[in-house]
Amino acid sequence: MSQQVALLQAIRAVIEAAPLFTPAIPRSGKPMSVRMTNCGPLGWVTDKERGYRYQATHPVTGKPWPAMPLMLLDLWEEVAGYPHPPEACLVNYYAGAAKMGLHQDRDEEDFAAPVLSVSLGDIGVFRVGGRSRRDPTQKFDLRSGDVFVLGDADRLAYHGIDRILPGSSDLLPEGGRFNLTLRRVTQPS
Ligand code: MD6
Ligand code: FE
Repeated sequence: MSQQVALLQAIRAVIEAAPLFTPAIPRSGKPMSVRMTNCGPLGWVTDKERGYRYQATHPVTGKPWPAMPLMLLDLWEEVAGYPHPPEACLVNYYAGAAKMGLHQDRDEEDFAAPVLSVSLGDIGVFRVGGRSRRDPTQKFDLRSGDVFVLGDADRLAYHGIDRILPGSSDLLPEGGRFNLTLRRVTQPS
């Protein structure tokens, strides 16, 4: 629990430097229900005109993303089983009714690196299937403090968040859920 509080503090500092923004779906421009920001040398962003991509600066402030908290670099080293550091930590915030449709994470160059996720706050009902959108899916709860890895054969598995369960954690006074995903973006040379 104290580690969750410490990580939450670090994420609050990230958000102060790089405010949460509302991402938009490519082409349609429809807003996503989560709000997001990033830390680390690169960040994942999306908008109507330019679509899904990684870039070194915040789309609203134009400033470089804040540094990745040491706790997250340590966690990656402990869990990822990949010999290079992560380059992006995407921070998603789910307020009451936010969700995330079934998707693959495939904007990275190196699928040999896993994507590592950490959840803070209310429970997220996570759904995960196979590499085809039509594969059967299973769902389970991601609780505050859970660390979840999509790697190896599951690296390109479809996954999403059906909903969050409001009031299921006391960690965030404002309620809702943060999900952090750590990614290696570029191919190490
Ligand atoms: C979420 N997670 O938990 C959404 N992506 O809010 C993801 O999209 C995700 O949990 C890649 C790897 C692990 C994940
Ligand atoms: Fe994902």
